[in-house]
Amino acid sequence: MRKKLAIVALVSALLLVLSACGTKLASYDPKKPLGEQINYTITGIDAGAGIMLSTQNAIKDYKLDDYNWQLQTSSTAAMTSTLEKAIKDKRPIVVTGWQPHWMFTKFDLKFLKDPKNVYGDAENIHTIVRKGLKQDMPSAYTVLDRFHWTPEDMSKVMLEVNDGVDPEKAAKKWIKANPDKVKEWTDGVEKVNGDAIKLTYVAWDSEIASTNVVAEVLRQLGYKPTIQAMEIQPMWASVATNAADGMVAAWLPNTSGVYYKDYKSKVEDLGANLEGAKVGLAVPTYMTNINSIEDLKK
Ligand code: PBE
Repeated sequence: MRKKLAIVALVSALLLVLSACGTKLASYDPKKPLGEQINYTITGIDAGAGIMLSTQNAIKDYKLDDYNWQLQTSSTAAMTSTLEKAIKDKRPIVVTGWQPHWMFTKFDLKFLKDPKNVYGDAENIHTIVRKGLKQDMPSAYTVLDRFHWTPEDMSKVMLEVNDGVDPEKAAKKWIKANPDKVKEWTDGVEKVNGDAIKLTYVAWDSEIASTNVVAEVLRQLGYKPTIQAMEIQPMWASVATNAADGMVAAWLPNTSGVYYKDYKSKVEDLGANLEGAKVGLAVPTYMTNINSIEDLKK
C-alpha cells in the first residue's frame, strides 16, 4: 500500500515537472523559421485601429497569408503586456508598433523595413473640428488650430501616465512645465465663462495624452471641457454630426485615411498638431536577423 502511494506521488511529481516544462515558452532561436516559433501570429491591438487595417494589407501585399500568417486582435494594453512578458524571456514576438509611444522608450524595439511602403512614410496627427466651431467658439477654435507639439512632448505625458499618474494630472504637470508652448496656443485668446466643449478620442496612449492636454488648456481658458473615449469610427462620426466639437487624434495620411476619406467633407481639418509619427510592425532588437517584413517568410 505504502509503495503504491509512493509511486502515485512520484508519477504526479513527474507530471508536474513535465507540464511545467511544456508551458515554459522557448526563447528566440535565429536558426529556426520565425513563423514556426510564434505560430505565424502578429500581436495586434483593437480591431478598428488604422494600424490593424494596414497590417491586414501588409499580410496580403507581402503574401504572408501564403504562410498562414495571421493578425491577432486585442487591445493596446494586452499587446504591450504580451510584449513585455516576451521580452523578459527573450522570446520572439511581432507586434503592431507606433511612435510616439512609450513602448519604444521602455523596450529595445525596431520597426521592420517596409519595402512595399504599405504603412506609408512618416505620419502627422491632425486636429479635426466640427463645422461651425469657428463662429460658435472662436477662442476654442483658435487654441485647437494653434495646438502643436512634438513627439517628445507627447512621450513625456504618455510615460507619466504609463507610470500610473492620472492622465489629467499628467497633462497639468506638462502644461506647468511648458508655459512657453502653451502661451503660443493661448496668446491673446479671449477667456470664456464656463462654456461647455466636448472632445472625443480613442483611448490609445498617444491620444489619452494629447486630448487631456488640450482639454486642460481649454479649462484654463474658462471652458468646461468633457472628453469622451470611443471607437475610431464613432469618433469621426461624432465630429461630423456636431455631437462633438473636435478631436486631436487623426493619424494621416495613411493610418486614419479610410475614415478621413469618408468624413472629410463633413468636418474641418485644422492640419497637423504633431509631425513625424510612425506606424509599422515592430520586433525586439534581439531578433537580429529579422529586419524587414519580407523576413517573416524566412
Ligand atoms: N494607433 C495610435 C492608431 C492611431 C494612434 C497607431 C494605434 C491607429 O489607428 O492605428
